[in-house]
This record gives sequence, structure tokens and C-alpha cells, in this order.
Amino acid sequence: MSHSLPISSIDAHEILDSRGNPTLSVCVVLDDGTTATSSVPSGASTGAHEAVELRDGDHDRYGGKGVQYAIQHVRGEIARLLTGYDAANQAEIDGMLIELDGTPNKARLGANALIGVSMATARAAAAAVGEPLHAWLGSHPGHLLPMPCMNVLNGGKHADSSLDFQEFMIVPVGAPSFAEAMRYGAQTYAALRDLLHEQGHRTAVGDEGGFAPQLDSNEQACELIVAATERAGFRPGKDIAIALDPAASSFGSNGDYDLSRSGTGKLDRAGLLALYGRWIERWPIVSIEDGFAEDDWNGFIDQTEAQGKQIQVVGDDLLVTNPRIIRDGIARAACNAALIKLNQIGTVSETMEAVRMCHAAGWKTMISHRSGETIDDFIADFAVAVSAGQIKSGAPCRGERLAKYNRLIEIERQLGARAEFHNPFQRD
Ligand code: 2PG
Ligand code: MG
Repeated sequence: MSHSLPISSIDAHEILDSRGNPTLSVCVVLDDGTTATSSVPSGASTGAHEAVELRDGDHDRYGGKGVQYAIQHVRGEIARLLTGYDAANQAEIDGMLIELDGTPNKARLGANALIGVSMATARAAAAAVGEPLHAWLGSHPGHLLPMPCMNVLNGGKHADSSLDFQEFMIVPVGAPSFAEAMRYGAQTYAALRDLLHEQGHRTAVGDEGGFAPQLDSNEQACELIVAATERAGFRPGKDIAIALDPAASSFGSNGDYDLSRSGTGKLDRAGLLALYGRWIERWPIVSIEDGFAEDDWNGFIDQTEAQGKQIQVVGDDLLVTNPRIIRDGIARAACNAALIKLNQIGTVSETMEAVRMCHAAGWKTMISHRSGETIDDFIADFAVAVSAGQIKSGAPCRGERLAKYNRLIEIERQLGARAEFHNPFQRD
């Protein structure tokens, strides 16, 4: 099937993300009048090797976080280059963006500029041919809804809580459908709020919608999740499992880790691995992301070897959705899954390539939001398009988090009997 959907104009302007920081809204218009927009998310615990998010650095405006240069690049160089080209040819458009930028990490034009254009182009093409975005992006008919991993307790760089670990997620592994998974998650989240309240903890939420209490230890977070699961009438491990994103680069490097914020103290690589081992025995943990720092490849390799049969070992800051680094990660058996974030690499095509590479190696994938988000729900369609198997978009709380989950509920409804949903952590 060939399409010719020439781009007639591209524009961008500054909007605010969920932390009140500026970001880009990009608009692509086609010759036939189809108009599509996308907006760009932003991380707080970013990997050192992520594609570069271009910020103005003018401290009188948004503390230096303005994105006026990135916007000028979209309106200027990028619009001039892409006008007249076929929006239906995503690979060609993305290749042109990469070449125009000309740097290995998209530092010149900004990955925030590039991903905004790349996503809006995909959306415009899908709209022009009258297909849902997930069907347009999917090279084979993808009908698999992802397992939602909901971050219900926030720590690390995402909250002022006492938790060293950034994310404690609940995973409704026993749910029969995506919509039911959201119900399991939301009811457990509500039970957790009641428990925290009864115990005299704050129930204010962090950046990703999870609670951010002052607990006595990281362990207490897992205890509370299990208690909330039971209180909500679910079975820990059978209905609701736990996934962690310690985001260890934020409390350590090179094999030395400092868990003083929670009172655990300092641990070396082996000590941290042993701690995860005890946790896996004690709680229904199915996945640990960035359990070690991004420069501690040996930590990941050791964990995959020692614990990779029991749990999913996910690389986020380690792999930064970069096909070149993922190839290395696969060769070194550093993980058995990758976190996938479009803005870490900067184009839709490269993100799809990253997912393909993972699946070809037998790795699992989890599509991810950023801690700074907008109501753009691109990642929901993307997760279905690539049969990712998992998604994380924060807690079932805060509109920018729910936008993605609610879009997936809609996709599931639209797919009807064709929709598939299963537990990616099922052991045969
Ligand atoms: C992560 C992400 C998303 P951030 O570490 O996985 O939860 O956080 O967007 O701050 O990098
Ligand atoms: Mg992470």
C-alpha cells in the first residue's frame, strides 16, 4: 500500500509539562488539510547517554529551562527540509531528521525538537488515512494490550519522601483484561491511601501520582503494598505483583551505593544484589529496573545471571532506548528487558528499532512515560503497535498519567474480541 501525504507545514510553540516546566507542542499539517499535534515529555532521573534535550539556558526565563531554540529549529530548519515530503514514510522522515541534526546524540537541534516532529508526523499520517495510530504504526496487526505497571509509591528524584528507591509499582498480573487491570490497580491504590492515612502518613502525591510518605525504610514500602493488596481483596503475587525502579544512578555509581536517605546505609555492588535477593524471596517482585547505576554494567550482568530467571531485569538509564547500546547489552547479557522511552533516543523509527532488537533477542519491553509529562497519549498507541507487553505511566492518579491508561482502555474496547491481554511474567 503506498501513500503520498505531503507535509505542507510544521509549527511548534512552548507549553508547560506536569511539573510546570516548558516543553514543545508540535503541529504538522498535510497538504490535504489534516492537522496533528504532539507534545514532548521530560525526565528528571535522566540517563547520561540519553539524546540531548535542548534547553535555552537563559536563567531569566523558566530558570534556564525554556525551549525557544528547539522551537526555532522546528519552525526553521526542520520545517524547511521536510515540507513536501511524504508523512507516510516515517523511516525516511526520521532519517532526514537524524541527518539534519548531524550529531550522534541530537545535541544540535535537540531530541525534544526531533521527537515532537517525529510523533506529530506519525499522527498526521494515521489521521489522513483514517487509521488509529496503533494500527498505522504496527507493521503486523498488533492486538496485544500492555500490562500496566502503576507506580504507587514515589521516592528518589520524583518525591520528597524518605525512599531511596524511585518507584514502587503494582502489576495486576491476575487481571483478565486491560480495563480490569486498571480496576485492580485503582482499588489497590485506594486501599493504600486508606492505610497510609490510618497510619498517620501523608497522602500527598509525587511527580508520577504515587504517594510520597516518610516511611521508616524502603522495605516498609513493599509491606504496605502487600497490605493494600489484601485490603483491596486481591492476592499478593497472584493478582497483584510488585515491580521496582530503584533508579540506582541517583544513589550510587561504579559499584558503591548510598541508601542513607531511608537509613539503610552504604552498600557495595554485592551487598545491593544480596538485598534484592532477600526482597525477591520475601515479596512478590516480578521486575527490577535500574537496580544498579548506569556505569555499573557488572551490577546488571551479575543480577541477570543470579536473578534473571526469577525476575525481569530492566535497563533504563543503562540502555537509554539506544539500539547501539541495546545491542551491546544483549551481547553482554546485561539485562533481559529494556525500558523504552521515545524521547531518550529522539525519533519514532529508532524507538521501533530498539523494540524490534529486544524482541528478536528474547527480551521483554516496557514502554514508559517520563516523570515530566503532558496529556499526549502517544505511548499508549505505541505500546499496542509494537506489542510491547508492558507499559508504565505512573499511578492511576493525575490526568497526564491517566491519559495514557484511558487511551488503552479505549483501544481495548475498539479492538473488541481481537484484543489480547496476558501476564508477561507467567512462568510456563
Ligand atoms: C524512569 C523515569 C520514568 P524520569 O526512571 O523510569 O518513570 O523517570 O522520566 O524522571 O527519567
Ligand atoms: Mg527508570
